[in-house]
Amino acid sequence: MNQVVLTGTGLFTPEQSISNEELVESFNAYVEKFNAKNAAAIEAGEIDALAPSSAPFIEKASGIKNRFVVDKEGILNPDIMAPQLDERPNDAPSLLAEMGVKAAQQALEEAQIEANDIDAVLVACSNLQRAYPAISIEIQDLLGIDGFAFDMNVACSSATFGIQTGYDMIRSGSAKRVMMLNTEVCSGHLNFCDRDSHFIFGDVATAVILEDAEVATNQQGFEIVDTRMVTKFSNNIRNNFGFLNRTSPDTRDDKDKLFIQEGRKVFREVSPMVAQMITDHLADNNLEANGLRRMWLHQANRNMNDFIAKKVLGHDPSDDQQPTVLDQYANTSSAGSIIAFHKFKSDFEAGDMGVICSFGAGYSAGSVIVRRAG
Ligand code: CO8
Repeated sequence: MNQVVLTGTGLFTPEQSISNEELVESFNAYVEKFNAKNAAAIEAGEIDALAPSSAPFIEKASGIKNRFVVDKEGILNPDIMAPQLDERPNDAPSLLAEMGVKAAQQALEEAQIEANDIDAVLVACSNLQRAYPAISIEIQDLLGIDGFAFDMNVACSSATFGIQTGYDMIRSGSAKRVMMLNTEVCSGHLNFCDRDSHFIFGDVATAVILEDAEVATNQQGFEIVDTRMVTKFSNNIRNNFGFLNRTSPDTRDDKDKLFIQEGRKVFREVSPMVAQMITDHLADNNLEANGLRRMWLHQANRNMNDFIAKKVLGHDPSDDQQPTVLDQYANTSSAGSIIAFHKFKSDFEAGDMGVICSFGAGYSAGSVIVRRAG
């Protein structure tokens, strides 16, 4: 089997951002308008009044302080409460492809290779903006890459499942170099009128380059030691948006056509599942948790990550052992663990080990053990 190294990462961050305070101000203006407009029905007990949101609650419950978005104005307008993005003509790059290309260029630079050195492009994410043609094939075309490309969706776990897919292709010899991208416009699938979830997500794109160690130029990359994936069906995180919606016009615009979740249940059920997966993955590779320098965890909830890291390490994690980007980026679905890895990997020395781990809807969870080369 060929040895696989991760030789570059890239991050595209949208220019616009929304603080908790800004988000809550617009949400509460929406709530006031809604309650005023429906005062009679609320008074008659026909519908429930909406409750206001709170910035201190959001930070305490999730660790989120801010999120980057592709359109701030539409989201913050209490009469719209959604990003407003003009549909682009078919001969212009799509939004996801444009974001992906920017992250890809940075990753190629770190890997010290050209786009046309890549054999395969994978877009692995939660929020694909169209059915077909694949966003990955569009990115392949924009970057001038030969070979092949395909999209895959395993919700928030897409990045680690994407790394495993690229790793398997390189090990078996079907590709020498794979580009794996996580392009997420989560704001497009987020119900900004829902108090329980309006604060959770942000927009971003990340990219990872995987190479056969024999052809890699960047000798300071990260060897992929081993990968693991776990899935277990659950309805606790769900989005029923899809092409069959038009066949049921009465329910086409219902709230379940956007992100919905039972957050508490997700927290309770997924956290132990992820901690167990990492613990078993390390044990099966004859590795001790105290040999890990860092865990780059999926960025959904700060308390959840502290729980997982404590279970794996046996003690409270320091910020150095379990860095967070949630405060600035919020939950960016598949991209979260890769943003953390991208921002907190440069201090690794040869031989240092860490785990990239993502988890989410499905349920799904993936773990990638890496060791700094060089
Ligand atoms: N402001 C003020 N109070 C609030 C708010 C708010 N915004 N929201 C809820 N409350 C209140 C509730 O009403 C409740 O009040 P009471 O106790 O009186 O009933 C109280 O606060 C506590 O509510 P919760 O129990 O809901 O709060 P939690 O402490 O559980 O925190 C979280 C909520 C932050 C959502 C938490 O449960 C969580 O993060 N869970 C984990 C979720 C998770 O990891 N999900 C992953 C999903 S992502 C994924 O897989 C990819 C999906 C695809 C991306 C889609 C893009 C859109």
